[in-house]
Amino acid sequence: YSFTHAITRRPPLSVTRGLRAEDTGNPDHALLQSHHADYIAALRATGAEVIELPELEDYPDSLFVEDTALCLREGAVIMRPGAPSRLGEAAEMAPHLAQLYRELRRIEAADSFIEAGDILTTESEILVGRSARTNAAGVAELTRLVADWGYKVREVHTPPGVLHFKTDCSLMDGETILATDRLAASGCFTGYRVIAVAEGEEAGANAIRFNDKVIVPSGFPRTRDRLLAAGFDLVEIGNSECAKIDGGMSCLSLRF
Ligand code: CIR
Repeated sequence: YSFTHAITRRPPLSVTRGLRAEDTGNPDHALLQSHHADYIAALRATGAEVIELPELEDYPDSLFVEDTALCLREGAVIMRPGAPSRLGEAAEMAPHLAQLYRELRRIEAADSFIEAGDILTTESEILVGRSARTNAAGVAELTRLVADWGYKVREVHTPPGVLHFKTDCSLMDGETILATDRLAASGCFTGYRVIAVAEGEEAGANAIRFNDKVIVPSGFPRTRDRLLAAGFDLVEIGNSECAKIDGGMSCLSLRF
């Protein structure tokens, strides 16, 4: 959770056509842009360099750069998104990471699908939730790709009806994970300290620890109070517009 860099991508006007499980109206582009600017300012305020990539109108969900790659210390792995409309976003990200990393690896097999929103990297392992976007072949290919870098991958499950594994959990520090009860109940966090998201505030589970701050979506006061009580230094960012297309704090950046 200590980072010198982040990559973001400007929200395209086409974001109004972003994928969503349930229709609660289209995101308002201007408001989304202002939340996005607040988010970038919060990352920069920790001292990190934030690289802002230009918008890609052909890809309505392309602001959610997290899903396109897994950034590790030794190198980056380009994903193969399981949503057909998002597959091309990974190739758009690769050249940028190639400039920043000595080694770039790729999920390549035609039957492998994996989006990094399903990946939680902790200090001791990489947890990958199988989901509607991430399949067993994708997890197996990632496992092979990072083995010689010394990473252990553990396959877990994203709860049914939840978009990504990290929709429901976030790493807070070396041993602490913020998680919904429905995810923690699967037992996947045994050995970690879990801070439970307050009941009814499940949409507040997607946050990021970024250097000395925890960046959380605003509107989840009971969960916020639990994090404050645990001693974390919070920054709240509006997420009403991204939430309409199932996006949150982790989705909006690649961090390394
Ligand atoms: C999608 O369905 O792919 C986008 N509308 C939301 C992606 C959110 N990304 C993430 O959780 N890492």
